[in-house]
Amino acid sequence: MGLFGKKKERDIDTYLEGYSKSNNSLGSKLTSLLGGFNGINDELMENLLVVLIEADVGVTTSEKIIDRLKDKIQADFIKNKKECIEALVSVMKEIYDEEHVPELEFIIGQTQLVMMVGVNGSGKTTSISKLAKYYMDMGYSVGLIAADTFRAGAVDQLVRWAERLGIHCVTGKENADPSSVLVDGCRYFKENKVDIIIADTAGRLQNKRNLMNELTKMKKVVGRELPGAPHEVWLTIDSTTGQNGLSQAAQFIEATDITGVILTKMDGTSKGGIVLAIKDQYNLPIRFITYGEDISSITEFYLDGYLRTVIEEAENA
Ligand SMILES: Nc1nc2c(ncn2[C@@H]2O[C@H](COP(=O)(O)OP(=O)(O)OP(=O)(O)O)[C@@H](O)[C@H]2O)c(=O)[nH]1
Ligand SMILES: [Mg+2]
Repeated sequence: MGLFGKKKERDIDTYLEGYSKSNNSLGSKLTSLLGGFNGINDELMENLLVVLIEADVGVTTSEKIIDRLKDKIQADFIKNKKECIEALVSVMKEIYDEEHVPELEFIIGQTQLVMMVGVNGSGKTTSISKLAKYYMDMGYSVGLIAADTFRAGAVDQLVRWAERLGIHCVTGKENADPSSVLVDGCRYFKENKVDIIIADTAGRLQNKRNLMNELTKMKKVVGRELPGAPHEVWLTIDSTTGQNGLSQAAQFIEATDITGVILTKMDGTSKGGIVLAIKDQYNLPIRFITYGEDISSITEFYLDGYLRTVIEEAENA
């Protein structure tokens, strides 16, 4: 095994399979809008704006997209539907700006910590088990820390997943200080030379000051145990809660340095446009999307794959 885990082939079919399980209505709405295409005019631009807003792209980001699209149409003398779709895709790419998103890479032989945060029920624990399997399949050793000591049952839920996956889960007593459980976990997995530790945290929405203090403390203690920890702090956002979920998640974004987003429950929404809103409004990359309760319902996010599913139908409309 090399320094990095076996990088999953960025096989477009795998991505498309994942995305097609997310109920993509941005694609189908664009399809029906462009199906009746009769020239580029203000009406088309207005309808396009509505489609974007309905798909959860968010008002600010949608307006930005349409403004840039209009400029592009004028500058490039765009007249037909195909060119218009291409221009829309290129504007969406500009907005997401994937080139400046750092590549996600864990190193084999180093102990790295991922902290999972997010509001109640947004899919932290489920996503952790999916991620554990995902990285184990890539050749990494994985360990879990149940630092959600607040909710009865939270620890058990994670322990059960760990048992199923045949990996270790470090736990603390109910109502134990989450930071002390994190410290125990970091020590244990460092000693046991585990590559990736994923820590579950409590999702309760406290006031921002408490949340900030708790997250700050967690980051401080893990930084003392492992150099550079936490290496990633991922925020789960329930895509079915749309812009509302995004504003709740914003509390976490303000409280700590989030490095990426796991967009969950994409199978239950037709509003995948939230991807663009999150990146544009908070400059956070989407790292994974999840689309089901099954442990393998997770795909690394890949902008081209996402845009391809959005656009493919529309092009053939
Ligand atoms: N359909 C679907 N359901 C999901 C997905 N991810 C999580 N869920 C479900 O959403 C519910 C909440 O998921 P959890 O992983 O327990 O969420 P959590 O953030 O850990 O919640 P708390 O521990 O209460 O803060 C569970 O019933 C999961 O099965 C998904 O991608 N698709
Ligand atoms: Mg949980």
